[in-house]
Amino acid sequence: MQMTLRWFGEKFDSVKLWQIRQIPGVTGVITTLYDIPAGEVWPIERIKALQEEVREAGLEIAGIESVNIHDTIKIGSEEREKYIDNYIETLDNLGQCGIKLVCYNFMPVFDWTRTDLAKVRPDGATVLAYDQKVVDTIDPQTFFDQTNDNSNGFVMPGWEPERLAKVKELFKAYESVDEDTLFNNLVYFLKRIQGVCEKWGIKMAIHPDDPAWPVFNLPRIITSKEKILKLMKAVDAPFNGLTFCAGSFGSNPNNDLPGIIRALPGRVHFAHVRNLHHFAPGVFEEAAHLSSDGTFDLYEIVRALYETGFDGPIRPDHGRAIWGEVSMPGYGLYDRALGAEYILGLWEALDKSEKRLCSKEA
Ligand code: DNO
Repeated sequence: MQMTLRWFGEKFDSVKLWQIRQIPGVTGVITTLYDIPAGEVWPIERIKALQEEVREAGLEIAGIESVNIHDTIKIGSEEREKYIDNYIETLDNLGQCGIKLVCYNFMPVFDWTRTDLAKVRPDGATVLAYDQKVVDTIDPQTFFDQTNDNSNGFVMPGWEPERLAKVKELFKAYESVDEDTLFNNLVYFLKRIQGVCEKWGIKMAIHPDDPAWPVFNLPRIITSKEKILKLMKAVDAPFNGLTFCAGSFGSNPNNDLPGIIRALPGRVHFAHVRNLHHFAPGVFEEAAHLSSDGTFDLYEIVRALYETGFDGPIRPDHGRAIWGEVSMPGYGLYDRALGAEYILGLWEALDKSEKRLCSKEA
Protein backbone atom coordinates (compact mmCIF):
# COMPACT_ATOMS: atom_id res chain seq x y z
CA MET A 1 0.00 0.00 0.00
CA GLN A 2 1.22 3.46 -0.80
CA MET A 3 -0.33 6.49 0.90
CA THR A 4 -0.97 9.36 -1.50
CA LEU A 5 -2.82 12.63 -1.81
CA ARG A 6 -4.73 13.89 -4.81
CA TRP A 7 -3.10 16.99 -6.32
CA PHE A 8 -4.55 18.97 -9.22
CA GLY A 9 -1.35 20.75 -10.28
CA GLU A 10 0.32 24.00 -9.29
CA LYS A 11 -2.11 26.21 -11.26
CA PHE A 12 -5.31 24.61 -9.98
CA ASP A 13 -4.72 23.46 -6.43
CA SER A 14 -4.53 25.50 -3.23
CA VAL A 15 -2.33 22.77 -1.74
CA LYS A 16 1.39 22.81 -2.53
CA LEU A 17 3.63 19.83 -3.19
CA TRP A 18 5.97 20.84 -0.35
CA GLN A 19 3.02 20.68 2.04
CA ILE A 20 2.09 17.21 0.84
CA ARG A 21 5.70 16.14 1.30
CA GLN A 22 5.43 17.05 5.00
CA ILE A 23 2.51 14.70 5.70
CA PRO A 24 4.18 11.72 7.39
CA GLY A 25 3.93 8.57 5.30
CA VAL A 26 2.62 10.22 2.14
CA THR A 27 5.07 9.38 -0.62
CA GLY A 28 3.13 10.01 -3.78
CA VAL A 29 0.51 12.11 -5.50
CA ILE A 30 -2.40 11.19 -7.67
CA THR A 31 -2.53 13.86 -10.29
CA THR A 32 -3.62 14.85 -13.78
CA LEU A 33 -3.11 17.33 -16.58
CA TYR A 34 -6.18 19.23 -15.48
CA ASP A 35 -6.23 21.68 -18.36
CA ILE A 36 -6.37 19.09 -21.14
CA PRO A 37 -9.99 18.55 -22.21
CA ALA A 38 -11.39 15.03 -22.39
CA GLY A 39 -10.55 13.47 -25.74
CA GLU A 40 -7.25 15.22 -26.44
CA VAL A 41 -3.91 13.44 -26.48
CA TRP A 42 -1.61 14.12 -23.51
CA PRO A 43 1.74 15.19 -24.98
CA ILE A 44 4.65 13.21 -23.60
CA GLU A 45 6.62 16.41 -22.82
CA ARG A 46 3.80 17.61 -20.57
CA ILE A 47 3.73 14.28 -18.72
CA LYS A 48 7.51 14.36 -18.27
CA ALA A 49 7.45 17.94 -17.01
CA LEU A 50 4.77 17.06 -14.45
CA GLN A 51 6.76 14.04 -13.36
CA GLU A 52 9.86 16.17 -12.92
CA GLU A 53 7.99 18.79 -10.89
CA VAL A 54 6.66 16.09 -8.55
CA ARG A 55 10.08 14.41 -8.28
CA GLU A 56 11.77 17.67 -7.40
CA ALA A 57 9.40 17.97 -4.45
CA GLY A 58 10.54 14.56 -3.17
CA LEU A 59 7.38 12.73 -4.24
CA GLU A 60 6.34 10.50 -7.12
CA ILE A 61 3.32 10.22 -9.36
CA ALA A 62 1.53 7.15 -8.03
CA GLY A 63 -1.24 7.34 -10.60
CA ILE A 64 -3.43 9.54 -12.77
CA GLU A 65 -6.91 10.66 -11.75
CA SER A 66 -8.35 11.07 -14.25
CA VAL A 67 -7.80 10.61 -17.94
CA ASN A 68 -11.39 11.52 -18.72
CA ILE A 69 -13.40 9.68 -21.34
CA HIS A 70 -14.89 11.64 -24.21
CA ASP A 71 -18.68 11.56 -24.34
CA THR A 72 -18.73 10.03 -27.84
CA ILE A 73 -17.12 6.92 -26.32
CA LYS A 74 -19.82 6.68 -23.66
CA ILE A 75 -22.57 7.39 -26.17
CA GLY A 76 -21.07 4.99 -28.73
CA SER A 77 -21.29 7.33 -31.70
CA GLU A 78 -19.15 6.94 -34.83
CA GLU A 79 -16.59 9.55 -33.79
CA ARG A 80 -15.65 7.41 -30.82
CA GLU A 81 -12.94 5.64 -32.85
CA LYS A 82 -10.92 8.84 -33.13
CA TYR A 83 -11.25 9.53 -29.41
CA ILE A 84 -10.34 5.98 -28.45
CA ASP A 85 -7.26 6.26 -30.66
CA ASN A 86 -6.36 9.47 -28.81
CA TYR A 87 -6.88 7.71 -25.48
CA ILE A 88 -4.59 4.89 -26.59
CA GLU A 89 -1.93 7.45 -27.54
CA THR A 90 -2.22 9.06 -24.10
CA LEU A 91 -1.87 5.66 -22.43
CA ASP A 92 1.14 4.91 -24.61
CA ASN A 93 2.74 8.20 -23.53
CA LEU A 94 1.99 7.50 -19.87
CA GLY A 95 3.37 3.98 -20.23
CA GLN A 96 6.60 5.31 -21.74
CA CYS A 97 6.97 7.52 -18.66
CA GLY A 98 6.47 4.55 -16.34
CA ILE A 99 3.04 5.67 -15.08
CA LYS A 100 0.96 2.56 -14.57
CA LEU A 101 -2.30 3.49 -12.89
CA VAL A 102 -5.19 5.35 -14.49
CA CYS A 103 -8.43 6.16 -12.71
CA TYR A 104 -11.42 7.08 -14.88
CA ASN A 105 -15.18 7.06 -14.70
CA PHE A 106 -17.97 6.20 -17.12
CA MET A 107 -20.70 8.50 -15.80
CA PRO A 108 -22.74 10.32 -18.46
CA VAL A 109 -22.63 14.16 -18.43
CA PHE A 110 -22.02 14.66 -14.73
CA ASP A 111 -19.26 13.16 -12.67
CA TRP A 112 -19.87 13.04 -8.90
CA THR A 113 -22.84 15.06 -7.71
CA ARG A 114 -23.42 16.97 -4.47
CA THR A 115 -26.23 19.38 -3.63
CA ASP A 116 -24.39 21.38 -0.98
CA LEU A 117 -20.67 22.12 -1.12
CA ALA A 118 -20.41 23.71 2.32
CA LYS A 119 -22.93 22.28 4.75
CA VAL A 120 -22.11 23.49 8.25
CA ARG A 121 -21.73 20.80 10.90
CA PRO A 122 -22.22 21.36 14.65
CA ASP A 123 -18.47 21.90 15.19
CA GLY A 124 -18.33 24.60 12.51
CA ALA A 125 -16.56 22.46 9.90
CA THR A 126 -18.19 22.42 6.46
CA VAL A 127 -18.70 19.39 4.27
CA LEU A 128 -20.12 18.29 0.94
CA ALA A 129 -23.66 16.96 1.23
CA TYR A 130 -26.36 15.38 -0.91
CA ASP A 131 -30.13 15.52 -0.79
CA GLN A 132 -32.06 13.73 -3.53
CA LYS A 133 -35.03 16.09 -3.06
CA VAL A 134 -32.91 18.97 -4.37
CA VAL A 135 -31.89 17.05 -7.49
CA ASP A 136 -35.55 16.09 -8.07
CA THR A 137 -36.65 19.72 -8.16
CA ILE A 138 -33.91 21.43 -10.16
CA ASP A 139 -33.02 21.37 -13.86
CA PRO A 140 -29.54 20.15 -14.78
CA GLN A 141 -28.29 23.45 -16.19
CA THR A 142 -29.22 25.38 -13.03
CA PHE A 143 -27.66 22.65 -10.97
CA PHE A 144 -24.45 22.87 -12.96
CA ASP A 145 -24.36 26.69 -12.63
CA GLN A 146 -24.95 26.54 -8.89
CA THR A 147 -22.21 23.99 -8.36
CA ASN A 148 -19.74 26.19 -10.19
CA ASP A 149 -20.84 29.33 -8.33
CA ASN A 150 -20.23 27.63 -4.99
CA SER A 151 -16.83 26.11 -5.65
CA ASN A 152 -14.71 28.87 -4.06
CA GLY A 153 -13.49 29.90 -7.51
CA PHE A 154 -11.89 26.51 -8.22
CA VAL A 155 -12.72 24.31 -11.19
CA MET A 156 -13.99 21.11 -9.64
CA PRO A 157 -13.10 17.72 -11.11
CA GLY A 158 -15.89 16.54 -13.34
CA TRP A 159 -17.37 20.04 -13.54
CA GLU A 160 -15.02 21.49 -16.13
CA PRO A 161 -16.24 24.50 -18.15
CA GLU A 162 -16.24 22.62 -21.45
CA ARG A 163 -18.95 20.36 -20.04
CA LEU A 164 -20.86 23.32 -18.63
CA ALA A 165 -21.03 24.85 -22.09
CA LYS A 166 -23.07 21.99 -23.51
CA VAL A 167 -25.20 20.41 -20.83
CA LYS A 168 -28.35 20.60 -22.99
CA GLU A 169 -26.70 19.09 -26.06
CA LEU A 170 -25.21 16.35 -23.94
CA PHE A 171 -28.57 15.40 -22.46
CA LYS A 172 -29.96 15.16 -25.98
CA ALA A 173 -27.06 12.98 -27.13
CA TYR A 174 -27.63 10.58 -24.25
CA GLU A 175 -31.38 10.22 -24.92
CA SER A 176 -31.02 6.83 -26.56
CA VAL A 177 -28.35 5.53 -24.18
CA ASP A 178 -29.73 3.15 -21.59
CA GLU A 179 -27.84 1.09 -19.02
CA ASP A 180 -27.13 -1.79 -21.40
CA THR A 181 -25.86 0.48 -24.17
CA LEU A 182 -23.61 2.35 -21.76
CA PHE A 183 -22.26 -0.92 -20.38
CA ASN A 184 -21.59 -2.30 -23.86
CA ASN A 185 -19.82 0.91 -24.85
CA LEU A 186 -17.61 0.59 -21.79
CA VAL A 187 -16.74 -3.00 -22.67
CA TYR A 188 -15.99 -1.94 -26.25
CA PHE A 189 -13.68 0.80 -24.99
CA LEU A 190 -11.84 -1.53 -22.59
CA LYS A 191 -11.29 -4.14 -25.28
CA ARG A 192 -9.88 -1.48 -27.61
CA ILE A 193 -7.38 -0.22 -25.00
CA GLN A 194 -6.44 -3.66 -23.63
CA GLY A 195 -3.40 -3.98 -25.93
CA VAL A 196 -1.71 -0.75 -24.90
CA CYS A 197 -2.47 -1.39 -21.21
CA GLU A 198 -0.93 -4.85 -21.39
CA LYS A 199 2.06 -3.55 -23.33
CA TRP A 200 3.00 -1.21 -20.46
CA GLY A 201 1.41 -2.97 -17.50
CA ILE A 202 -1.08 -0.10 -17.03
CA LYS A 203 -3.92 -0.77 -14.61
CA MET A 204 -7.23 0.85 -15.47
CA ALA A 205 -9.25 1.55 -12.32
CA ILE A 206 -12.85 2.54 -12.95
CA HIS A 207 -14.36 4.90 -10.40
CA PRO A 208 -17.85 3.98 -9.20
CA ASP A 209 -20.80 6.25 -9.87
CA ASP A 210 -21.44 8.84 -7.21
CA PRO A 211 -24.12 8.77 -5.90
CA ALA A 212 -24.72 5.11 -6.70
CA TRP A 213 -28.01 5.55 -8.57
CA PRO A 214 -29.25 7.35 -11.70
CA VAL A 215 -29.16 11.13 -11.39
CA PHE A 216 -31.29 13.33 -13.67
CA ASN A 217 -32.49 10.09 -15.31
CA LEU A 218 -29.06 9.38 -16.75
CA PRO A 219 -28.03 5.73 -16.60
CA ARG A 220 -25.41 4.66 -14.06
CA ILE A 221 -23.70 1.31 -14.28
CA ILE A 222 -21.02 1.01 -11.56
CA THR A 223 -23.12 1.15 -8.44
CA SER A 224 -22.86 -2.17 -6.59
CA LYS A 225 -20.87 -5.37 -6.11
CA GLU A 226 -22.97 -7.19 -8.73
CA LYS A 227 -22.44 -4.47 -11.32
CA ILE A 228 -18.69 -4.21 -10.86
CA LEU A 229 -18.35 -8.00 -10.93
CA LYS A 230 -20.28 -8.01 -14.20
CA LEU A 231 -17.73 -5.60 -15.67
CA MET A 232 -14.76 -7.57 -14.33
CA LYS A 233 -16.17 -10.68 -16.01
CA ALA A 234 -16.98 -8.95 -19.30
CA VAL A 235 -13.32 -8.00 -19.74
CA ASP A 236 -11.66 -10.60 -17.58
CA ALA A 237 -8.06 -9.42 -17.52
CA PRO A 238 -6.00 -7.98 -14.65
CA PHE A 239 -5.62 -4.55 -16.30
CA ASN A 240 -9.37 -4.05 -15.90
CA GLY A 241 -9.90 -3.15 -12.26
CA LEU A 242 -11.60 -0.90 -9.78
CA THR A 243 -11.00 2.29 -7.86
CA PHE A 244 -12.67 1.21 -4.65
CA CYS A 245 -14.33 4.43 -3.47
CA ALA A 246 -15.92 4.09 -0.04
CA GLY A 247 -17.92 7.30 -0.36
CA SER A 248 -19.37 6.50 -3.78
CA PHE A 249 -20.43 2.88 -3.19
CA GLY A 250 -21.34 3.87 0.37
CA SER A 251 -23.81 6.51 -0.80
CA ASN A 252 -26.15 3.51 -1.02
CA PRO A 253 -26.28 2.06 2.51
CA ASN A 254 -27.22 -1.34 1.08
CA ASN A 255 -23.72 -1.74 -0.33
CA ASP A 256 -21.48 -3.84 1.93
CA LEU A 257 -18.18 -1.99 1.53
CA PRO A 258 -15.71 -4.58 2.90
CA GLY A 259 -17.72 -7.19 0.95
CA ILE A 260 -17.06 -5.36 -2.34
CA ILE A 261 -13.31 -5.33 -1.65
CA ARG A 262 -13.27 -8.99 -0.68
CA ALA A 263 -15.18 -9.98 -3.82
CA LEU A 264 -12.44 -8.54 -6.05
CA PRO A 265 -9.04 -9.86 -4.99
CA GLY A 266 -6.33 -8.56 -7.31
CA ARG A 267 -8.75 -6.28 -9.16
CA VAL A 268 -8.84 -3.35 -6.71
CA HIS A 269 -6.08 -1.18 -8.14
CA PHE A 270 -6.66 2.02 -6.19
CA ALA A 271 -8.62 3.03 -3.08
CA HIS A 272 -10.42 6.22 -2.04
CA VAL A 273 -11.11 5.95 1.65
CA ARG A 274 -13.54 8.23 3.45
CA ASN A 275 -16.64 8.32 5.60
CA LEU A 276 -20.22 9.55 5.20
CA HIS A 277 -23.01 10.23 7.61
CA HIS A 278 -26.40 8.95 6.45
CA PHE A 279 -29.61 10.63 7.57
CA ALA A 280 -32.26 8.98 5.38
CA PRO A 281 -32.37 7.23 1.99
CA GLY A 282 -30.79 9.63 -0.51
CA VAL A 283 -29.75 12.12 2.16
CA PHE A 284 -26.20 12.16 3.47
CA GLU A 285 -23.29 14.40 4.30
CA GLU A 286 -19.58 13.71 4.24
CA ALA A 287 -17.82 13.23 7.57
CA ALA A 288 -14.33 13.15 9.02
CA HIS A 289 -12.54 9.90 8.23
CA LEU A 290 -12.83 8.59 11.81
CA SER A 291 -15.32 5.69 12.11
CA SER A 292 -17.15 7.29 15.02
CA ASP A 293 -17.84 10.45 13.01
CA GLY A 294 -19.85 8.74 10.28
CA THR A 295 -21.73 5.64 9.23
CA PHE A 296 -18.88 3.48 7.90
CA ASP A 297 -16.53 1.27 9.88
CA LEU A 298 -13.17 2.44 8.53
CA TYR A 299 -11.35 -0.31 10.41
CA GLU A 300 -13.32 -2.97 8.51
CA ILE A 301 -12.72 -1.23 5.18
CA VAL A 302 -8.97 -0.97 5.74
CA ARG A 303 -8.89 -4.52 7.11
CA ALA A 304 -10.54 -5.84 3.93
CA LEU A 305 -7.91 -4.05 1.84
CA TYR A 306 -5.12 -5.39 4.05
CA GLU A 307 -6.39 -8.95 4.10
CA THR A 308 -6.90 -9.13 0.34
CA GLY A 309 -3.26 -8.12 -0.17
CA PHE A 310 -4.05 -4.70 -1.63
CA ASP A 311 -0.78 -3.14 -2.79
CA GLY A 312 -1.86 -0.09 -4.77
CA PRO A 313 -2.17 3.54 -3.78
CA ILE A 314 -4.73 4.71 -1.22
CA ARG A 315 -5.78 8.28 -0.91
CA PRO A 316 -7.85 9.86 1.81
CA ASP A 317 -10.86 11.19 -0.02
CA HIS A 318 -12.84 14.40 0.36
CA GLY A 319 -12.08 16.17 3.58
CA ARG A 320 -14.07 18.64 5.63
CA ALA A 321 -13.12 22.33 5.40
CA ILE A 322 -11.57 23.05 8.82
CA TRP A 323 -9.32 25.56 10.59
CA GLY A 324 -10.31 28.37 8.23
CA GLU A 325 -8.84 26.77 5.13
CA VAL A 326 -10.23 27.84 1.75
CA SER A 327 -9.76 25.28 -1.01
CA MET A 328 -11.54 23.43 -3.74
CA PRO A 329 -14.53 21.92 -1.89
CA GLY A 330 -13.50 18.55 -0.46
CA TYR A 331 -9.84 18.98 -1.37
CA GLY A 332 -8.21 21.03 1.37
CA LEU A 333 -4.96 20.00 3.00
CA TYR A 334 -5.82 19.78 6.68
CA ASP A 335 -8.59 17.24 6.91
CA ARG A 336 -7.16 15.02 4.21
CA ALA A 337 -3.83 15.00 6.09
CA LEU A 338 -5.71 13.90 9.23
CA GLY A 339 -7.42 11.22 7.16
CA ALA A 340 -4.10 9.96 5.76
CA GLU A 341 -2.63 9.62 9.26
CA TYR A 342 -5.70 7.80 10.54
CA ILE A 343 -5.66 5.29 7.67
CA LEU A 344 -1.90 4.79 8.12
CA GLY A 345 -2.53 4.14 11.83
CA LEU A 346 -5.15 1.52 11.08
CA TRP A 347 -2.82 -0.10 8.54
CA GLU A 348 0.12 -0.18 10.98
CA ALA A 349 -2.03 -1.78 13.67
CA LEU A 350 -3.28 -4.44 11.24
CA ASP A 351 0.20 -5.13 9.98
CA LYS A 352 1.74 -5.47 13.44
CA SER A 353 -1.05 -7.72 14.72
CA GLU A 354 -0.69 -9.94 11.68
CA LYS A 355 3.09 -10.20 12.10
CA ARG A 356 2.79 -10.96 15.80
CA LEU A 357 0.30 -13.68 15.06
CA CYS A 358 2.58 -15.19 12.43
CA SER A 359 5.62 -15.16 14.74
CA LYS A 360 3.58 -16.83 17.52
CA GLU A 361 2.42 -19.52 15.12
CA ALA A 362 5.97 -20.16 13.79
C1 DNO B 1 -14.53 13.36 -6.83
C2 DNO B 1 -13.78 12.32 -7.48
C3 DNO B 1 -14.24 12.02 -8.87
C4 DNO B 1 -13.28 11.07 -9.55
C5 DNO B 1 -13.68 10.72 -10.95
C6 DNO B 1 -12.74 9.69 -11.52
O1 DNO B 1 -14.07 13.97 -5.91
O2 DNO B 1 -13.70 11.17 -6.71
O3 DNO B 1 -14.30 13.22 -9.61
O4 DNO B 1 -12.01 11.65 -9.60
O5 DNO B 1 -14.96 10.25 -11.01
O6 DNO B 1 -12.72 9.78 -12.90
